[in-house]
Amino acid sequence: MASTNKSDKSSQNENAGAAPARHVGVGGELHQVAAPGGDVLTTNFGTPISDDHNSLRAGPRGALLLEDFVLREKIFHFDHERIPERVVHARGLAAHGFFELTDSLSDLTTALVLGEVGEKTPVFTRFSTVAGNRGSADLARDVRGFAVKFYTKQGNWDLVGNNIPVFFIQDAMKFPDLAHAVKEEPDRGFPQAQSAHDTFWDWIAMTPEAMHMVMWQMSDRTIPRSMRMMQGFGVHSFRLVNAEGKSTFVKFHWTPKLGMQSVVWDEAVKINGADPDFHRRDLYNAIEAGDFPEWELGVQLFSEDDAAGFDFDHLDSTKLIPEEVVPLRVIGRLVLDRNPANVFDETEQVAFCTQNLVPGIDFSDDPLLHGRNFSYLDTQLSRLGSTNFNQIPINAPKCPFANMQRDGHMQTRVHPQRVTYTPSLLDPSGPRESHDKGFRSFPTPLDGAKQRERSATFADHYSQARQFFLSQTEPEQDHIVAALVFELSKVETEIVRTTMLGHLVVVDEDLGDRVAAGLGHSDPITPATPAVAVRADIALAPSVSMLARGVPPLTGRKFGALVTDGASAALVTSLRKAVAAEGAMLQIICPTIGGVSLDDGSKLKADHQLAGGPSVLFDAVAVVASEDGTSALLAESAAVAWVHDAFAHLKVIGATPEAGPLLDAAGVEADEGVATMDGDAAGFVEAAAGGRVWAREPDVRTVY
Ligand code: HDE
Repeated sequence: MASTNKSDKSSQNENAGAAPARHVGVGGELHQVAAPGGDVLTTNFGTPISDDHNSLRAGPRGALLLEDFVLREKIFHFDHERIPERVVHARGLAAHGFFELTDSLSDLTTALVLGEVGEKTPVFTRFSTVAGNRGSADLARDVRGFAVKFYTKQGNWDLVGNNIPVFFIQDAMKFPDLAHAVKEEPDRGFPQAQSAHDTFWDWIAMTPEAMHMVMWQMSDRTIPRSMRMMQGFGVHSFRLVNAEGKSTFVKFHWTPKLGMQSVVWDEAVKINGADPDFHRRDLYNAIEAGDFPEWELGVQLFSEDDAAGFDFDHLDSTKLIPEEVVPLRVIGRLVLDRNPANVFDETEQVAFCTQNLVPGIDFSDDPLLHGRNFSYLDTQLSRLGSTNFNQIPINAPKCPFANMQRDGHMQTRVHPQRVTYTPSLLDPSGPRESHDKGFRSFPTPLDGAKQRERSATFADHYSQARQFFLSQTEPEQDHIVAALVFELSKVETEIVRTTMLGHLVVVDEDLGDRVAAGLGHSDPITPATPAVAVRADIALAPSVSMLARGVPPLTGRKFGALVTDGASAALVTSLRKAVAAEGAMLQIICPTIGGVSLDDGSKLKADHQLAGGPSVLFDAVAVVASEDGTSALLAESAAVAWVHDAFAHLKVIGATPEAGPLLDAAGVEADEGVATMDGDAAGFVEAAAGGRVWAREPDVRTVY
């Protein structure tokens, strides 16, 4: 009897399953290592398979036979498909691209990647959230990882940064405690991907050095609109070392071309339900559409003498150097132009190691960085299972490499040499060290007693926290207060809340009082006792505010239009044109996915059905509705919520005059962000270019 579900090669389209032609980019084909093979399905050892759908059995209704090596191999491999997720930064998304140097630092460093103007170095960049597991939602309030692997001519350089320029702690010794505190609570296994719970704030309340980072974490930086719209920072000071052996300190900053943009908290919460893959979809789609995201690489360069004049210690990762003190020098651009061909092979298996440096770039003495240099190499062993993880294509350098390291689990290379050591007379032509070309550590003079002690220069935990808070614009300060109120309201243990209030009043009295009001806490607050005096008069640093940098462009943003039957075709056309002129995208939401018939009889296709395309997915929204269409929408709570949410999320709303009753039902009040579209959408898109309507905020929620 013929087997069922049996696929027969001869009956299939020859091209079925073939990958479409892909943009290869600067990185070239090196990572496109598809399985070699012909057109016949085989086992892993090349035995052709005759039937991949029916196990070997004793008669058509009989038991399966252990002899079936095809079945056993297939299930065996499947059983072991998962590897341990990253202990932190488990949820990630990534892309290939290139770094192009535009301004040479060859006078300061021997690193060719920073010396050769016009050189395009292939890169792989992975973004991530920190606390959540691999399957958590993209818009958790969390720091974002921003890790860049440069495949340079002198070896791989991994700049493993975050979207925030400072960190929670000063010493690597505290990192496991931080991670344990923020991850889901071990006795219950929740909450997932959130800092709004007792153990996190318990630990923070006992760790004053975290206060500066907490200010950043509670700001809208941790709910970015897109990975394409956030900054990245190397955080630590590094050294550049030139041919004469002279060292210059450097901090690395990535600045997005699309400007810095975030969502608001209620929007983040709802996006996580509507599209938990919001950020990965956004990056993937932008790259597929040819809208390649781009960042400038800026450096802050300073000498040992400059550092001695700072009123903080630059080796302390809880501190930043304000751009007002050491301005950024833009030296290059990062462009991401190719999605991974396979997420497991590349995004999951990529192993960033802070120890991966190239000659001419060196570590500073930041104790956090030194701890990281151990951790990243070490963790790859439990994650990837072998010391040979460097042989996985995404991790392998693209320049020649050679050494005497051999063997180990999953060795994939064949090394024909007899001599696997140096020095050797037997093989004088083997690879040897090079004094000139090789990596040489900067000879930092070291002196001091062996001890476990923190430098007194690391003791000021509050001044830069205060600087950050006071340098924010009013809506940004309001959001920090709201985030603290939200997070601390989730904390069940009162002493944790009150201890936190004690820290906040030290950062800024008004901040502490406002959060106390939001928590309904009316008792006097006992201020924390700083180890050193807080610098109440610290100079502001407007560069740390996102909004103070001006309104970012509409380029790369998404408009949503809720369109009904009988709506104006001319208006839809005008909307399309105006949105496209801004380099933005328009998506159509209709009561059904079948689309609508417009007033000229034409059909308009829908991108989303109403329930599947809530307004939280868009940056600005329009209601293009006829009178009858509006009546129908009024009976749909999803339509009322669509408009209500857009208004509450401070979005610019455009609407046809006929849509008025829907706006009324949604509680929309006229303001500068509500535009009537009477035959033409230009005014609405112009209003949207002004960004969110911050002035509306006090009308839609309590601002403490
Ligand atoms: Fe990490 N961190 N980290 N971290 N980190 C990891 O390495 C660690 C720190 C950052 O997309 C782990 O491969 C210690 C600062 C990013 O694959 C682990 C300390 C900054 C990523 C680890 C820090 C970061 C990681 C987990 C304190 C910003 C994701 C998996 C000394 C400058 C990289 C892995 C990717 C990942 C340890 C602090 C950024 C366990 C011990 C500061 C972007 O090795």
